[in-house]
Amino acid sequence: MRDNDSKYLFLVGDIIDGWQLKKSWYWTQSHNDVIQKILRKARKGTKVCLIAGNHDEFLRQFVNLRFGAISLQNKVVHKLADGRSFLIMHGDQFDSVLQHAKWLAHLGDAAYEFMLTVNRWFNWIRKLFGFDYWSLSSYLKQRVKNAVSYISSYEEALVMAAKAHKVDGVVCGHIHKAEMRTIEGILYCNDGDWVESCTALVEHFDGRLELINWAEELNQQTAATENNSEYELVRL
Ligand SMILES: [Mn+2]
Repeated sequence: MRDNDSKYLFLVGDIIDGWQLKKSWYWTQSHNDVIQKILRKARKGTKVCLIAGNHDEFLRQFVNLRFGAISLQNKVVHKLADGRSFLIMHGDQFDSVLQHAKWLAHLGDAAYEFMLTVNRWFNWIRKLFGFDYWSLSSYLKQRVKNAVSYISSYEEALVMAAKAHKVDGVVCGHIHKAEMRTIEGILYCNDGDWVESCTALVEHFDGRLELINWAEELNQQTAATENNSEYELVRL
């Protein structure tokens, strides 16, 4: 946000982790800095649209309200510079786990850690009785297979939503997997996340969309600077 300016800024949900804050409050100066950056952009004329996600669902009671230059929405249709229109939403509305077993989703964060502990004890007892090790990795592989089919059904649901809105594409987040590909004539864009992978989706001046990987971007910039300084040395 420090390095780029834009006419629009869509924050596609889960910006504030209300689930985590409810458990234990954690708010540092860097959190304030991010909010201040966003407010500053709004003040300077960027149209900021904050879209509510499942982790910041407390925002949903204020949907359709405006806070100065910031509008709060559940979903919004944005027209690109080239005339195509895109549905923008967080996407948790199509998460079958969240819709049918919210408690399971809340449990999800702690579940993996818990499973590791259980597995350790389980195998200790198995060993006592002379059984061999029960493989956690084969269990996980099975889970990954399920995860793959889960992701594709999530993508399909968002493509269906885009079709229902009669738009050319959809922009979402939620599953932390950056992606841009055409599914059944609809451009499915997932902007990924900014906690593990640091990815974002940008619209160029001609309306072209691009996924950017900021970690890679920074590496290239550093490499370029290093090359330049090498060049300086040679020239000297
Ligand atoms: Mn989410």
